[in-house]
Formats: sequence, C-alpha cells, structure tokens
Amino acid sequence: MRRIITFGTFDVLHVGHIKILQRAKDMGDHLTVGLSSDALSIAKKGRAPVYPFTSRQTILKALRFVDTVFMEESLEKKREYIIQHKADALVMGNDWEGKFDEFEDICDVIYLPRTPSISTTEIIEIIKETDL
Ligand code: C2G
Repeated sequence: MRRIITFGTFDVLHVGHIKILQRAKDMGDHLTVGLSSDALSIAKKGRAPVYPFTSRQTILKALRFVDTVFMEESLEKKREYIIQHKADALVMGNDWEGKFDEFEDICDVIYLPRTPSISTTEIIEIIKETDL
C-alpha cells in the first residue's frame, strides 16, 4: 500500500486542483490531503479563502480519489504531518519546485506540472467583473 500526501488550500475548486489530486492518487493507493486552515491560507495568500475550511473539506472529501483530509495548520509542521500520515511520497505542483526537497530523507518528493491558465485568484477576478 503506497501512501501519498499533498497540501493546499483548494479554494473554489477548479480543474487544476482536480488534475493534481488525480495525478497524485495515480502515484499510489491512498491519498491524504493536508488542507490549509483559513488562518494559514490568509498567511500564505494575503486574503481569506472564499470558502471556509469546513466547506473546502466537505468538497474534497466528496471526491472519489481523495481518501483522507486533515487540517494543515502550519507550513513548518510538514515533516510531522508526513510522518503522522505514514506518507511514502509527497506530491506538489511545480510552483513549489525544490521547496520540499528537505523531506527526501523520509519520503519521495515529486513535483508535477501545474495546469496552465487557471487559478482561484483569476476565477475570483472574473466573478468580480461579471455584471450580475
Ligand atoms: N495547482 C495546479 N494547477 C493550477 C493551480 C493549482 O496544479 N492551475 C496545484 C498547486 O500546484 C498545488 C495544489 O494545486 O499543488 C493546490 O493549490 P493551492 O490551493 O493554491 O495551494 P497552495 O497555496 O499552493 O498550498 O504546504 C503547501 C501549501 O499548503 C500549498
């Protein structure tokens, strides 16, 4: 049983999120997602997520290729989370290329190419501009 772990905010879920989660699951048998708390998301992105943690968690848990979702409270706790969830591989989008290489002593660290031309920030901008 190969266990995969990934992290993120996954706010306003879009096809880029779906693709990375699917590709992450394809690399093993079990996928754990460390879902950023609202406070961590604010610290990372400088704005609150559109959907609060509980909604983002409900959405992720409904996906058939996601097995476990837990709250990621701090970027500094990554080593602890990897060990706690017995992950054999950490999978992240390549916007994080090189950032997590320090965990290669405890698991495989794999960066996958991001899906081009889509982001939560861009979706928010488009919705804001739409004249309802
Ligand atoms: N992603 C992607 N393609 C996009 C947009 C996002 O592949 N067009 C990937 C990112 O590379 C990331 C995941 O989707 O691996 C989640 O993205 P975010 O919700 O933006 O998460 P992020 O802020 O990068 O949080 O501990 C690490 C962080 O918590 C990661």
